[in-house]
Amino acid sequence: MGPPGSGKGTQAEVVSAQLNVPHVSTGELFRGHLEDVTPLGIAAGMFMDSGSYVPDHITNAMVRDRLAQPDASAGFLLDGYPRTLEQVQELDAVLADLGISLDRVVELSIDNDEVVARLLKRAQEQGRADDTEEVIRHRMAVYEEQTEPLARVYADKGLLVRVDGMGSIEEVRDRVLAAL
Ligand code: B4P
Repeated sequence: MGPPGSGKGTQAEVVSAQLNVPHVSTGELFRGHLEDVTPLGIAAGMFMDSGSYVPDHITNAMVRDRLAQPDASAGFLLDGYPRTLEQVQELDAVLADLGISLDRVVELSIDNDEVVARLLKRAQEQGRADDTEEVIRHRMAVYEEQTEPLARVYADKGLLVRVDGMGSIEEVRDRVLAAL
């Protein structure tokens, strides 16, 4: 978990390679569907471009499907999911059906100015439609309202580890690996 620009995708890629488990990013899955112009991609794209969350029923079905694939049977790293309380409940149900449970929930913390600076830099480099300053501010507000409360839920379950997301990619990577 972590606000937009906190380094979720960046760290998940490195850490999943190190642990030899698939990196399951809902943002990446949506962008793949968008690129392939599938009905799911078309539905998700409207929400993503404005910085809002894709509706839970669309997201949940996609994750359920992904976690049932054979490469996820020995473990996986979820990136950017769950992001709402309804997604937490759905994930619990999926895990119960598969007879597995989460080992850890890592929350990356970072200050707002650093988020905006990182994402504006990515906008220049990659031209992502949701990396304009206005949309970034909206994504941060959506995160605070809908996703930050989830940290409490996972802290109560004894699964949450908070990691400082400031600093270089390597510094944050070492902290995440130590936390895991
Ligand atoms: P995501 O793809 O998850 O995008 P994100 O929150 O911006 O984080 P991302 O992982 O890409 O970036 P990172 O912080 O690693 O979601 C995009 C959209 O998809 C959402 O807004 C939503 O619409 C939809 N969506 C996804 N999941 C959903 C769900 N569960 N429910 C509903 N909707 C969902 O990195 C950002 C930048 O910082 C990069 O350029 C990176 O190079 C840089 N960076 C990272 N670490 C750094 C460091 N230590 N120092 C300097 N730069 C760093």
